[in-house]
Amino acid sequence: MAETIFSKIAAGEVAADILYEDERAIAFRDVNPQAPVHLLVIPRKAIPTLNQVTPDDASLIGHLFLVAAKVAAQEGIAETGYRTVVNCNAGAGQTVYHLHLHVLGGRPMQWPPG
Ligand code: D5M
Repeated sequence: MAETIFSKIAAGEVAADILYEDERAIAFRDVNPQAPVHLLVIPRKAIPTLNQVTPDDASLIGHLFLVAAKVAAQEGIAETGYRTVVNCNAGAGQTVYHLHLHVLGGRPMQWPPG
């Protein structure tokens, strides 16, 4: 598995503005925010894209969503609303090949997304 900036954050080798962490996941602020609140939730396990997720990861993927809801509530965007996004591969805009869930909120969201 190639190292990425997110695997380095997970290993504690690169600093991040961490809001939550446990043995399976970490949530931190995106350095290039696209909304007033823009968080990323990553698994500690290095999975490059959604395409490499296996049935063995089902509980982990569910956990990422539970963490997303927790940090959204912490940030005060749970009731007004927020969006979760997983970009898969370059055509969808993925730039970091370590699975991550974007959590965006604090402004009205448009649909469809760009
Ligand atoms: O999203 C990758 C996201 O990762 C993008 O919004 C910037 C963010 N990013 C990149 N490096 C960092 C660090 N070091 N800390 C926090 N956030 C970071 P993608 O879905 O791959 O386009």
